[in-house]
Amino acid sequence: NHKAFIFDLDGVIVDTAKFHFLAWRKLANDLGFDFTEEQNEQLKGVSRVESLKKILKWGNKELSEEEFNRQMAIKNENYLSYVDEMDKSEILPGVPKVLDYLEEHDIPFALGSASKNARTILKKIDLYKRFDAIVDGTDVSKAKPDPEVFLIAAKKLNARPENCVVFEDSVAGIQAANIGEMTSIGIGDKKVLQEADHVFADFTEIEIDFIEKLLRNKEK
Ligand code: G16
Ligand code: MG
Repeated sequence: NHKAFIFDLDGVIVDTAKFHFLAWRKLANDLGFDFTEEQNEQLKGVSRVESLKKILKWGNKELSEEEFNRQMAIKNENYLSYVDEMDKSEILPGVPKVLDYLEEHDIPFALGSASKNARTILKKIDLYKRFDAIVDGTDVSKAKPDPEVFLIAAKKLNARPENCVVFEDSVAGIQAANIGEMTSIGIGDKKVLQEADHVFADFTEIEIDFIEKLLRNKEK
């Protein structure tokens, strides 16, 4: 009946969104069009396949299945060239303080990400071994807002969903946490993440007091 914490990766622990943007934008440019940083917001938390579908729609392009897969592979290779340069200085401010606290108090925590590159990234930033469970894009069949990724994480942590707290930067991820009956903490803009139970601009705004309050809460 214990509490457990689940962290999204991109936009919560690291800002890999900027690398996804560069890599997707290069793909679009190579196909003869462009898209904006605002449009890029809509790609947050969205799987690789769904992202490319959206981008092609923006550029009014259609690709054969073979070419679609080829473009996806090129994008990923390009994205990984940025990931390859990452180290622990990329961990977003305020995150280590919370992870340290959870470890000191024996509170289990997991990763719940849509990315198929999550394990690679966690290794690069030296956090791989600290998570009690890792659930990523290679473990799920249904994308956020489906709660599958978080429900699997809860199970791996041996925690009831109602006792789980989820940190998420995407609308789809907040919805997934809510549908899963977990406590949802939005990281980002209050106006965008209005469905979340609590919202903070970033982890530096989260005080240990708040974490302790979450731990005392019986249920959501
Ligand atoms: C991340 C990003 C998305 C990305 C997705 C899939 O999710 O937010 O922009 O499209 O993973 O990534 P990959 O191409 O590496 O499999 P999350 O859930 O960590 O925010
Ligand atoms: Mg995210």
